[in-house]
Amino acid sequence: MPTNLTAEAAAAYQRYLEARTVEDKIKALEEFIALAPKHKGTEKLLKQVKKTLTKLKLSVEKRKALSKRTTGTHPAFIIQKEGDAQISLIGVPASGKTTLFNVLTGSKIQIGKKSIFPSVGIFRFSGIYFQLIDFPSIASPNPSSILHGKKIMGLIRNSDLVSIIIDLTQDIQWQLDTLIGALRNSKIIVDRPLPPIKFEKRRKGGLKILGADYIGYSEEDIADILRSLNVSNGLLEIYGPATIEDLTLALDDSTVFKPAIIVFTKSDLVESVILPEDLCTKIPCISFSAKKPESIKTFGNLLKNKLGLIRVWTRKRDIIKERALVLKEGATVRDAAEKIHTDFVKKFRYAIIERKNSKIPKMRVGLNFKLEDDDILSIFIKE
Ligand SMILES: Nc1nc2c(ncn2[C@@H]2O[C@H](COP(=O)(O)OP(=O)(O)OP(=O)(O)O)[C@@H](O)[C@H]2O)c(=O)[nH]1
Ligand SMILES: [Mg+2]
Repeated sequence: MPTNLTAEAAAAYQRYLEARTVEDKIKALEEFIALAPKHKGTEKLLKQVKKTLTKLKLSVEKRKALSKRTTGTHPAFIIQKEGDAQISLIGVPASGKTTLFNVLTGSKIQIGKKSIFPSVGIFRFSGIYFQLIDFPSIASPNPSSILHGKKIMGLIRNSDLVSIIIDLTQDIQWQLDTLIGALRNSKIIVDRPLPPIKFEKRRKGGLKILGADYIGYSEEDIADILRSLNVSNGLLEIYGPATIEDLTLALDDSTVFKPAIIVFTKSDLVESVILPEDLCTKIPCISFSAKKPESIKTFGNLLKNKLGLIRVWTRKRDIIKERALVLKEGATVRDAAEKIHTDFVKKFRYAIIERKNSKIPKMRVGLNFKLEDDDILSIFIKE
């Protein structure tokens, strides 16, 4: 950010950086353009800001066009992604979804009353903004027999993680079969990892198969299986132990593998909680109670770990921002800089990392430096 801006213009720009909806971003940038002094020193910046503004306006137009195409869809089913990750809450009737949603987001949706439409809210957890969707209940593994079933499954498919809510006071196996079954019948897989299989479709050239040993079949057998699935050209790469089921799932473009967690709720109503060990090694589980405040932390930490998120705190002089920059594990200073502002990479000079409990608590680093959770980052750019 150039220093030759008025305080009002700088504040408008800051509002843009912190805005969470496209509409707020547009408003802040329009204010910035109106407030910024127009001279040679700001010419380049204004040009770039106008470009960003046009892009944002185009994205709104696109969204409007999309919602026109989905006319007839109840507005509650048109959900714009916001925050750092979007989480679907699903469960059978009266399992405690809305109660959990209220506790985590501070919403006041009526509980004990059947939810008919999804509700959306933000769960703020130590610097991370999780967008939660509280869905109507799923009482059958057959999505077409669920009210709004297709729309619900479409939204779950688009979210970043599914949180399966299991009521400890109802039949646990029935709930698991119903929910995991409904997801599977909608081609959303939550109970097995993403297969170590890559397939590159080709128009001609026959089939090339690498890593057949991992499945324990010969290349010819696998080619036969592929041909029986109407696949006769392409490059198949198997890079880890896998089964034939993994192969058929991986070859189906409409199947998605979705990260999931299982939340066993109403733990205050049962004497002891024994979580199913087998299942919980496949999908991480926690026990939860709306009456126990410590449940909130357990839930937040599980989301953060399952999604592999790290929080990086940005420092500007003495001020550390309250909302973290949320990145995937393995992210570098470059990823952080890109997320703050596209210009930051181009104008990058160096960064300072402050890392508690490290041998070197303060380091001067470059763009390729790997960040860790809880790092404090200051980026210095060329003016
Ligand atoms: N004791 C206790 N009761 C809970 C807990 N969570 C939910 N309940 C109760 O369970 C009942 C159902 O809760 P809701 O949150 O409305 O359940 P839901 O899953 O949203 O229900 P539908 O929208 O109909 O599918 C209510 O009476 C809640 O008070 C909990 O952790 N402990
Ligand atoms: Mg509800």
